Amino acid sequence: MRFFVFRVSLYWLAIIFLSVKTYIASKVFFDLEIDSFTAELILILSTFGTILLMFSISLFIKQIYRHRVLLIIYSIISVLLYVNVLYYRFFNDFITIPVLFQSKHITSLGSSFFDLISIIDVLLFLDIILLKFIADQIQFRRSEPVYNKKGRILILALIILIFNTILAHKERPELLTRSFDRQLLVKNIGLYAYHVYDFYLYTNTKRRIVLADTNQLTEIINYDKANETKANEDYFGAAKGKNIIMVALESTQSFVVNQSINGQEITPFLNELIKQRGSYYFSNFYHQTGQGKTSDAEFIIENSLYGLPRGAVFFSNPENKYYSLASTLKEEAGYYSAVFHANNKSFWNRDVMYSALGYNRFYSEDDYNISKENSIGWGLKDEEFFAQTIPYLKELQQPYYAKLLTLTNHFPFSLAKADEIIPEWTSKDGTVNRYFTTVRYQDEALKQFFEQMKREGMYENSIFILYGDHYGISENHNKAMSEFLDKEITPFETIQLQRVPFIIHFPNRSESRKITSVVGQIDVKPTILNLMGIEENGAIQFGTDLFSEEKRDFVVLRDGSFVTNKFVMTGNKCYIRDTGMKTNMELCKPYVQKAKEELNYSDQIIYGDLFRFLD
Ligand code: GP9
Ligand code: MN
Repeated sequence: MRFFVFRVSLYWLAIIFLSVKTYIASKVFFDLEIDSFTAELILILSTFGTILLMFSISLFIKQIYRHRVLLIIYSIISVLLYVNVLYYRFFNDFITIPVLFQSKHITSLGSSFFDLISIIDVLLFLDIILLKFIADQIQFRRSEPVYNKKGRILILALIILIFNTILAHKERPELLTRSFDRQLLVKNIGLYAYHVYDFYLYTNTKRRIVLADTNQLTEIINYDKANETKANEDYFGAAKGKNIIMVALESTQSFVVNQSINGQEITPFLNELIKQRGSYYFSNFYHQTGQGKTSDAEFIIENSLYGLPRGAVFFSNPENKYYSLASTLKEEAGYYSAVFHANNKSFWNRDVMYSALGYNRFYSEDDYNISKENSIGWGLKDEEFFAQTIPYLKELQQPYYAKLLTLTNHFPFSLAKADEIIPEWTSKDGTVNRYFTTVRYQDEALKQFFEQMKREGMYENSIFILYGDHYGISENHNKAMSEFLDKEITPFETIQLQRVPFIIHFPNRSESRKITSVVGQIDVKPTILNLMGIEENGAIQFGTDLFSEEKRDFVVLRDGSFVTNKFVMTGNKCYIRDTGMKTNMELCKPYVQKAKEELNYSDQIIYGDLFRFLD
């Protein structure tokens, strides 16, 4: 039975529905910074144009299957849109194919899943039901005139897309060459065309390994040589033979250090540790991670190479040849190496990647006693994690390099009431409110860990390296952050918020220093090797020893933004570092090329697996 006679065909209805839905979703769920009429027009045209083109497939299908195919395409695209919405809520970024292949990673998001979905998401699927209902009503209609106009529709779609590309290119030159800027891509070519482009990039990456050749290395080796620095004699070998205890502080940013909330310190233990004898605190240390988050931080620190502009190198290139920190320590100084992390061992492809990086042992979820009582959020509570790690540490063959990855201070920052040391903050933003409480908890767990290490007599013979892996509070929370910091979060401030704590603590040194030079995760590997008294013979790396007197103040973030002692460059704007004031772009220009070059060389090494050509 038919209720209505539709004058408009299902084909056009589907296109209009999906275009409107995608457009609204892009505005509501993604932060695309659409700030001009042209930008608005580009988003509308790109969305409509790609949808028109995608649906034209159904025009070439036999009549009896048309509606079914149309509905299938419609549903697939709707799911793709929704997956992006969820992913964006979590990572403030769009999905790429390498990330999509991380099915285990996506399923492990389980505990965050319910915090990510929202009741209004239902609206993103109502249209499918409506469309299906309409399709059922008109399924007997004989022929719809639109199908006789295939050619014209295709041409229309192409004209719209070409016009869109011209406009987009005017708005944003270099758009398709700067693939690391996903937000700009989606803003200018639309979400769906972005995914096609991403697919192209992915296949290209696979191809690159095959095509790479040893000649590419020569240029990189020369670049690397020119950047070598001399080790500082006062520190070279300063921790020779010591056990290395590295602790990754999940999602911990520097803005919590030496800060209080309602008169209560957020990180009293870190604040205290920083002042202690033997502590070196780097107050302008930046994380340089991309989509690979925790794993990128690990990768950068292990190799002094950058992570990739898209996806996680842990996933895309675990088969490459690397000269990692773990393997260098093993070969040059007989160190045993182990990672401790109470999560699923395949998360971030760790089980595979750790062997590639030369670790002897990975203590994962299977090695810990995990119960409902001792877990929260993503898994084992930090206090329990440290307590259960100590006996394993005790058994390790010495000297060892042990890396401990914490977990409790991870989005959505959940904590049992009984574990709260300071109450949640009181802004309108629950994520930010909870963050302070979980950071405070992590700090306490760390304190207990140090105390236990001392009690067990394992403290004196060790050197401690603590680092924040990446941001915990994304730009989605600028409002609450600006309330907390009592200043506007400009793009300049956003870069400054990418600072994470970095502390090296020597139990046996007498000085304590706060080092303010501009440095980053890329510098950790060369620093540790020098502290261990290991000469790096010709290893290609992009960081330099933090203690070297020749150390340059320069740090490149994964999106191409950079910081020097005088300037900060981000979003193609140059700022004066001291004041945060915008200044003439010319002043930043000399570093732009260098930043690009570094990222590009590092990418070449990884994409081409170039280290396989080294002896
Ligand atoms: C998961 C933990 C968190 O094992 O490392 O990963 P993240 O989401 O922070 O990259
Ligand atoms: Mn992390």
